[in-house]
Amino acid sequence: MTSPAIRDRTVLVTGGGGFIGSHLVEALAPYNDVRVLDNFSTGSRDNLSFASPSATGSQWAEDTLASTDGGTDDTESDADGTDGEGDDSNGSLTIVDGDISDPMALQRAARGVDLIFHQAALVSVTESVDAPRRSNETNLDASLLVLDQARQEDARVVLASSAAVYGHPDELPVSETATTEPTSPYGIQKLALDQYARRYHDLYDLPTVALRYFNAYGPRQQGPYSGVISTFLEQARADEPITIEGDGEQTRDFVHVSDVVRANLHAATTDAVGEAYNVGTGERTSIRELAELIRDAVGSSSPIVHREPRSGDIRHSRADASKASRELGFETRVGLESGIRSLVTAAGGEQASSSSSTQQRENQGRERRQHQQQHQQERPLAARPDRQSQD
Ligand code: UD2
Repeated sequence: MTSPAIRDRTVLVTGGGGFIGSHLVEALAPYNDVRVLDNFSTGSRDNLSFASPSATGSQWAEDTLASTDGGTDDTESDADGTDGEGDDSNGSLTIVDGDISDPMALQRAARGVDLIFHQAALVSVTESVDAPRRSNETNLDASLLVLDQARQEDARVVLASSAAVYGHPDELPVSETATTEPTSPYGIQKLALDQYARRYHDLYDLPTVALRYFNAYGPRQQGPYSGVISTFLEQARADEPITIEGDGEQTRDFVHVSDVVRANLHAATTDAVGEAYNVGTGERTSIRELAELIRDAVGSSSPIVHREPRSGDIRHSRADASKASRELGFETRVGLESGIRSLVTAAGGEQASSSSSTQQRENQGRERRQHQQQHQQERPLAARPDRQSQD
């Protein structure tokens, strides 16, 4: 099965500097006029470094917005001083440095687009527990601005929802019709957005698709809020203890970012709009198995250790992926073992070629460890049973 071709479109990717967003941009930018709207609070410009004209033949420009006062600076500059001509690709990439909650930045980034991939979010479940209103402002209030802007432009919206909408699933695999009982503000916000998307379709005839991502992983997933795979990889590479939270028998459905990108491309072309779809493999892997898989793939001598389980952690999660298969024609392609092997291989190459990115990873790892320690200190698990740190 091939991925749907998206060509010669004008596309906005909100959060295009982030983990999943930047992979989407990488797939689209050679053949489409792509705008990225990102405030780079958790994403990074490095994630878009593939888009230099020499790499893709694309033209790309930096559109600097003074996002603090909502004013604009009309200066556009070629990222590396060349115009990128002389290649068979015909795409372009414009980066708008701004916030989705800033209507001027959003208007400017969305002007004339016919397709929006809405990936921007505050993705930390833990932070949403600590500051529900703040995460609501981004994940819901600003997302409504994106939906309204899409109405102005008559643009299709494919948006990032989450398996967090289900909370503790009643049965596995979990299908889209399962009970939705989110256990965190993050999950509540994603559920509300997911429902808004469908109502915007019904009420205003806006073509929308909500994609409920399960546990996405892959290159560029880093920083203090990244997932268990990037944490374990980092620990294994450093021959540090691999820290399993709880007994390690909890399971997850890990989906490679290249499959997440393909799901987005299917959603961008389907006639089956006004719907929500699970994006997962339908397979589940225990955290213990994952730790061993990663340790073997890295060839590490890390011990595997256990610590307190996360408060409110979901025990098992596995997607029923049949609706996406049936209605979008989407199937995942990357199995967990090969996905992890490719991460290990890629990291080896990177280490050889870039000491600065190694330094960056180390800094991010340090930041993540500090964050984890801080949260462990801040919330003794037994003392705050009402709090869900992650779902
Ligand atoms: C993921 C998403 C979250 C939401 C949710 C939906 C990530 C980072 N988060 O949360 O945004 O969509 O799925 O259900 O993808 N663990 C360890 N040791 C570690 C880190 C994690 O044992 O060092 C465990 C953790 O306790 C949990 C499992 O690994 O049982 C997965 O944790 P996660 O943070 O990668 O993702 P999850 O499922 O909490």
